[in-house]
Amino acid sequence: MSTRIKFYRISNANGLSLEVLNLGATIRSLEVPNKDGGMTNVVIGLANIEEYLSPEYWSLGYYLGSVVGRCAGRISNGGFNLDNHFYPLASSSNVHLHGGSLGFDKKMWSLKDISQGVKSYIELFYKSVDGEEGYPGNLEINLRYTLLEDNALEIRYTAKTDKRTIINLTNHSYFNLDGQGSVLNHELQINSNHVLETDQLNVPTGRLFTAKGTPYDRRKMKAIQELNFNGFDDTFVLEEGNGLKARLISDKTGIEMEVYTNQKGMVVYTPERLEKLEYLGGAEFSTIPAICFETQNFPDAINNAIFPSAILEPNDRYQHVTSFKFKTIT
Ligand code: G6D
Repeated sequence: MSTRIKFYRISNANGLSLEVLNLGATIRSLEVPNKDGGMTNVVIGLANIEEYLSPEYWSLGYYLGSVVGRCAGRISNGGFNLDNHFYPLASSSNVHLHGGSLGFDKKMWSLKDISQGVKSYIELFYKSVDGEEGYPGNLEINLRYTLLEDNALEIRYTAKTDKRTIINLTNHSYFNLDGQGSVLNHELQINSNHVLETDQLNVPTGRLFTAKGTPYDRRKMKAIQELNFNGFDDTFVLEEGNGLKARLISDKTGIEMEVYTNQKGMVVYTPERLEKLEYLGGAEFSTIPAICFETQNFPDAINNAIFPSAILEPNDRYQHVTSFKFKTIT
């Protein structure tokens, strides 16, 4: 397995192009046609790929564009019980975050296949061995990034284990459809009626609350910036089925992004700010620089019996498909 950081590029016939690193199966750039006939990189990436390996960057806890796992989100109680065994996990204040100290975002994934054609794709593989970051079971993950001809980026994860374990994968891309500045003027719609209630450590309490009439009520398209907008770092409960889950539009670039997923939850995260790092293309960002759509199962599901299960059985397959579909509004 490579210890050197590498990048892979694919594009489709309509101009969508994607760059992925072996480290963390990270999306470094996603170029989308804009209304002026040019291209806009709609995700935040670093100018120097070696920076993704630096302790300084890791200490920021950004996960820019990376796959997060074995379990994305927070796990309470410093670990979890499974088959009458307690599995302690790396935690701060008894809360485990995003797969631990050396989660999937910090692992070198192997390139399995890359194809540039009608359906361009990059296929990566990672084996998380039994006991890695405290999780049981040898877990093998296949991940395929595909650029579809209708200008969608499809992310398809499949995983299998040789022992009962828990799994909850997501991609942590920071979207900004202007490629710079802030997303406060972006229009946002989220098709969700309920949000997970969390405690002061942002750990789910097991209860939901109704979004209607609150700042979380985003069923109608409106600007992210509104009077009582105080940022998001919350799990929206998604309707079953293949319908639209979220929509984001920038009037400035004319780029519209639709989000589809087979997952039951989506953590929507809007960082207050990002450190002034060297970002791709010399991009500079300001307050509320991006919005993340971390599609996934409910965080801390293993500690909440009423949540959809995060347990993967040896004879099962973990199947997670999320698509980001782009249109240009001229
Ligand atoms: C913070 O609480 C947030 C997480 O949701 C996010 O993924 C991380 O920053 C990057 O911990």
